[in-house]
Amino acid sequence: ASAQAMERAMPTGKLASNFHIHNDMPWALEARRSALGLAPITPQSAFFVRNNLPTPDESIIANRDAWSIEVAGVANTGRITLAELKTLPVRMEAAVLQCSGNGRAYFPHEPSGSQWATGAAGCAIWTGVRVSDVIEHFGGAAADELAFLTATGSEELPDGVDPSQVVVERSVPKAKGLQDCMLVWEMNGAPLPLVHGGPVRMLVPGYFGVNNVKWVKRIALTEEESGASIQVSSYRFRDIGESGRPEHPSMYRMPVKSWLNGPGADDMPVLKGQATLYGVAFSGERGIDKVEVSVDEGQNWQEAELIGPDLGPNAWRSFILPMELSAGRHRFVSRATDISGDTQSRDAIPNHRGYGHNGWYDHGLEINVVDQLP
Ligand code: MSS
Repeated sequence: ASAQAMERAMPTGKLASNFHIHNDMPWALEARRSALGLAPITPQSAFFVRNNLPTPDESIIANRDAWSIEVAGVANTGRITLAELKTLPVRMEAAVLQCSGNGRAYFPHEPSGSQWATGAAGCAIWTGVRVSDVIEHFGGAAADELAFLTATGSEELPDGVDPSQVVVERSVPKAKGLQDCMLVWEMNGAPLPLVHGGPVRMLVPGYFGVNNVKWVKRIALTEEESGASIQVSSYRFRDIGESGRPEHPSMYRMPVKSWLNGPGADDMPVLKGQATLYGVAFSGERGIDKVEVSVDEGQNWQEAELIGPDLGPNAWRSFILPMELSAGRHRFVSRATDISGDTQSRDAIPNHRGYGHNGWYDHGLEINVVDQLP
């Protein structure tokens, strides 16, 4: 797929050199460690892309304000356009988006799917309105039993395919939906790019990527979770060899995680002497308390310094650790602790689809330190 993708245009605003191209139809673009660096906010040019189906046609962003969303499960069901959404209280939220499969490449049982290492993640500032304000606008919930917030994407279904198999529709518990979920139309202060779900996408702060439905055409308070396979059987945390069932936990809150992005990532040699290690750390809905770094595979740990702005509990935090580097190959690992005291374990919990890897060992950064730069 990769050579073909290089020939095809990258999605608008993407810098090809920032990515590993896992797939082009539909897109699976992983940001390189060197592209993420220690920036608190990931620019559009380096923000990963994961689509289950081909991106909808560009015509859907021709007149963004006219984009209309159906609202159901409320007292007065109806439709709301983006222009009307903009008249509700506008909020901004910094949040990490991370694919459930980020880190899949490190699982020894070789789960199928895109072999994401670290870069199926990015942190952006999203502008939009709270779902709770939209629900209020339509007179509130239609009934107390409605237990989920369900969002539907608008990809066109291939002919003759059972819609339940391919429709991108996800449900999250209503409490989460009304607490901080948003319908967003800007990313980092610019109109939401088509490939990231423009004109309007769902933001579920602190939850794995799949819940953040792009190209939203419908939101609803529902009694049951969506019957789409992406909800019922996929994106479930299950033992190796088991098929996904509703009793397996859905990929919701992202646990504490960190990794180093440099220096020396992506095979760039580093000059010996004084250097600064850097990376990012986050924990869904919580924020980071501390990050430690080890130069000896976790026997001893040194506390890194958290730097830059704290953009809230759903954003990631940059960290640095100055150190003296001798020539040769080195491997460094990082381990984050969130404000509730959860710490990354050494290893991931094995699971069929290779989801949710946050083990510190596998995410280590190997670098090549040289006497002289070429
Ligand atoms: N949405 C829609 N509509 N479609 C699709 O495909 N995907 C998911 C989300 N949403 C989809 C949606 C996923 S899965 C992810 S990660 C995300 O999205 C991504 O995002 P971006 O913007 O980065 O591309 Mo995994 O868990």
